[in-house]
Formats: sequence, C-alpha cells, structure tokens
Amino acid sequence: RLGSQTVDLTSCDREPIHIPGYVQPHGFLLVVDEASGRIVQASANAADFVRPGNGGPDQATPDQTTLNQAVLGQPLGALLEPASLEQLASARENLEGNPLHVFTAPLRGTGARFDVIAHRQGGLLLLELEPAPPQAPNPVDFYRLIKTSLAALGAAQSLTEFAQVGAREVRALSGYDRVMIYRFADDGTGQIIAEDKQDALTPFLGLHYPASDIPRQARALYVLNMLRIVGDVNYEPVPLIPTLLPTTGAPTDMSHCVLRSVSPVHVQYLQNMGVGATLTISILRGGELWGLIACHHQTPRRVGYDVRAACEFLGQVMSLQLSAKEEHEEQAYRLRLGHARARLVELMARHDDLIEGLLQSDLDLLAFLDAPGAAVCIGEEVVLLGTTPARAEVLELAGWLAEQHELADNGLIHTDALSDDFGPAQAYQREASGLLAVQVSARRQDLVMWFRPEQVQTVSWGGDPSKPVEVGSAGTGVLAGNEPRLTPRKSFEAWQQTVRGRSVPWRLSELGAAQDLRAAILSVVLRQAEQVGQLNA
Ligand code: BLA
Repeated sequence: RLGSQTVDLTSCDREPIHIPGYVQPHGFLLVVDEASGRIVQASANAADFVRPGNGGPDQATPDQTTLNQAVLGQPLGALLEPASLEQLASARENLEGNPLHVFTAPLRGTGARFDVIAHRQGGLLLLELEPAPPQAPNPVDFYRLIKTSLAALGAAQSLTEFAQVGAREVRALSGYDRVMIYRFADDGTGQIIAEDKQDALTPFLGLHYPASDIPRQARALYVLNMLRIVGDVNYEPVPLIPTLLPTTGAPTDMSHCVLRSVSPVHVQYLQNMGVGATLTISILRGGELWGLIACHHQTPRRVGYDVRAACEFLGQVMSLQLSAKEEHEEQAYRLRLGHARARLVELMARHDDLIEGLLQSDLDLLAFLDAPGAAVCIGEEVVLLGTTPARAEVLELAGWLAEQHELADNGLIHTDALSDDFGPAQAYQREASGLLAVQVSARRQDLVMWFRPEQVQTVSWGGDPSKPVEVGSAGTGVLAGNEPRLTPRKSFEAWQQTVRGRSVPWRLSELGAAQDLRAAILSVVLRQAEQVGQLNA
C-alpha cells in the first residue's frame, strides 16, 4: 500500500518537524505548565536520570512508575535545588522563545551535575537537562580561541576566503571531522563553498544539493533556532509522556528545543551518508537563511553548551560580516565595469564615426561584459568581434530583436537561454546561448549585442537530483504511520548534470552597466547629430 500511494517531494515540506513528540536520549525534557507550576509532560527517560544514584540513560525500559510518582504532576522543586529554582526565577524574563543555559547543578538527591537550558513558550516552561561534561572548559581558553577566530574572519579578503576561515575556525573550536559552509541559492538548492576536514575524508567542496534535501519548513525553523545537534544518528528516540499536553490536548511545540528528535527521513539521510553525528549552525543575512555551517563526525559526538555557544557566536559574527563582504565584492566589480565604460565613451567621443569609436579597442568591448563575442549593428554595417554567430545569423537575430516589446520598453534585452525564445538560435547555441542587446540609436536595428557560449554546465550534484526519493516505511513521530515516508536517495557519488542551451546568467550589475553604456552612446550620438546640424546650418 505504501508503494502505491503517490508521494512527491512536497510531502517533505509537510512533515511537522517542530512537533515530533520525541527527544534524543542524551538528555531529558521537562515541560512545566506556568499557571499551575507543575510538570505536565516529560520525556520517558527522565525517570532514569532523576532516580538517586542513577546518572544515565542505561535503563532497558523507561521506568513508568518513577516517572508517574517522582516527575509528572510534581512542582519543579521536587527535582531542583532551591538555589537552582532561584536562578530560574531571575532568568525568567529573558526566556521567552529564547533558550538560555541557566545553570549547571546537580538534581536534588543525586550527585550528577546537569547543564540546564530553559525557555518559555505558550504558557509553558521547557527545561532541557543534559549531563554536564566532566570538566568544564576554562572560559579564558574560549575567549582566546574566539579572539583569534574573530581576527582571522575580519582579515579575510574575499567571500570565499571568509567562508574558508569560518569553516576552519569552527572545526578548531568544535573538533568535528568535517566542517562545511553550505550556501543557499535563490531556488533553494545549495552548494558547499568552503570545507575544512580530516585529510582522509573525501572532499565535498563544490558539490550542489537539491532544494528538497533541506525542505522549506526546516529552513524556516533554522531561522528561529540557530543551532541543532544530532549526537548519534543511530539513537533511539525517547517519547514524551503523555503524548499530548494535558492542558491543551495538543502536541508540544519543540521549535526551540535543542534535544528535539530530528526527522527520521533526515536521520536516514545521514546514515546513508555514513555520518555518525552532526552539529549545524544557521548563517542569516538580513533575517533570512543565507546558509549553514554543517559539521559532521564519523562517530557519535556531542559538545557541551560552551562549545555550542562559541560556535553559535561565530555563526552570528559571520552573519553580521557577510553583507559587508558580499557588498565589497559587488562594489569592486561595479568599479571595474565603470572604468571600462568610461574608456569606451572616451574613445567614441574622439571619433566622428560611432562604430569606429566603439571598435577602436575591440578588447574593451568584449571585456566590458565578460563576453567572448559581440556584434555592433548600425545602419547597414555589421561588425563582429570574437566568437559570434555568422553575419547572416546576426542580421536575422537583429531583425527579430527589433520586433521585441522588451527592447522597445527598456532599450535592453537579455537572456541566458536564447533558443528558448528564438528557435533559429538553436543552430548557434554553442557560441550564443546567452545574449544581451542594447539599442543605441532611435533606430530599432541599431544594436550592440554581447554573446555568451553554452555553459555545458558541469554541475556536480551530491547524488542524482532527478531521483531524489524512494518511498520507505513510516518513521517515528506523533504522526508516525499516517503517511508513507520518503527516503532520501542512497547515492552520494557526484554526478554531472549538463544543461543544454544555457549560458552563465547576466548579473544585475552587468545589466546596469549595459544600460549606462547605452545612455552614454545615445548622448554621444546626440552631440554628434547636433554638431552635424550646426555644420549644415
Ligand atoms: C534537514 N538536511 C537537513 C539539514 C541538512 C540537510 C544540513 C539540517 C539538519 C542537520 O543536519 O542539522 C542536508 N546535510 C544536508 C546536505 C549535506 C549535509 C545537503 O551534510 C551535504 C553535505 N531530506 C532529503 C529528502 C527529504 C529530507 C528527500 O534528502 C524529505 C523527504 C528531509 N532534511 C529533511 C528534513 C530535515 C532535513 C525533514 C529537517 C530535520 C530536522 O531538523 O528535524
């Protein structure tokens, strides 16, 4: 039955990952109803941790009796020392939708110390307790580590270098085997733009991944919640007891929980990849998800709150500096375009003949828009530069362009897939899949065109994007069994996707530069026309 039902990638988008009803077993969750001050829900493993002398989740079966008697229905004071309660009370105002490490302390009547992270939402106080690492790292060491990292990030010249430094510094801080900077494109696909890893591992640098690998709701959640961890991909999820909140009859919203059990689809994805544990930190830009710092370890691994906080801090620093770095690259590029335009205009102004002026230095016109071919069509004259379609083909193209509304409206037309719009262009798509044309006089056929070749786009995908899913059995979760599950593809060997008839797209700054050049040419043409008028008068 599972196989016969139609399942597509949008069902990835529908999995309600914020209400899994399960936690990961390396810690436990207590949900307190703020109105009554009582624990109304807890992860089943709470019993294993709170029993005197029992510091770990080694129980074969959850101890339901202890859970019912010592945890559920109890006030927090039954489990926490008075000093801990006081710390919680004074942090209370800062906890709304904002998980904070409030204290590290033993539970009442047990020796084991726990890191306690708390946040509030919807009238609930959620406490997440994890056994504290044996020796807390020295805060001074952390300051030193972060300080060097900050200096290195600040010194990075280009965006690529910036990302590379980010990956290296997060790896130094966290000790994971592989740290990647994953950048999203506008269409939701992603690419690994920087990587720092153990030498023996196969590099993933440069690989692209389809949008469905990180579905929409997951990307939305990662804007709210900047850090997530999978301590052991082979973990046994621990259910919340009772399944639904007695106060509302609804599942508990775990959007902000760091112990949240992750999607079983994603767990399988990681297992397929041969990954043992992950740590992922969001990189935002202007409030939107720009990318991720993704850390992999081959074996199970958890890092304590301090290391996580330090990594999250680096992620935030990267978020803040990102705009500036991107802006810087774009500006340098615009500056280069501006210089090229000024040179062209100067040459044109020195010559009576517009075409001669434009062509005086043919290299300039080609370099101007990073195009290997260009054509200038003015009156009956056609001049070809670099790699272009044949003269007759260019003339035919100019005729077609002259009829296009877009050209009439903007004086500019551009495409990165010319043959999609103009069939005959299929004959010469190797040299001219991309076209940018500007009209340079009152006559529609007076055009300057730039051509870009077909980018037999060699894209390395992390697997086969046209075959992203297989239907599998239902996983865990509140909604387990209701819907057939999709399983991620099993192959991670890079494969090449070739895109026919497409060029590298024209950048916004290039379109702007072409518009500027057009305006400059028109003003030169106008001045020359005036001079001719004066001579004739
Ligand atoms: C989540 N998928 C994720 C996350 C990453 C990826 C980084 C964030 C969660 C995390 O690991 O911390 C994808 N991980 C990658 C990629 C690389 C990597 C591309 O390391 C490259 C090296 N995934 C699928 C399909 C579905 C799917 C087909 O491939 C849906 C049917 C789902 N991915 C999916 C879901 C989540 C996810 C639901 C959210 C997990 C959660 O937070 O609960």
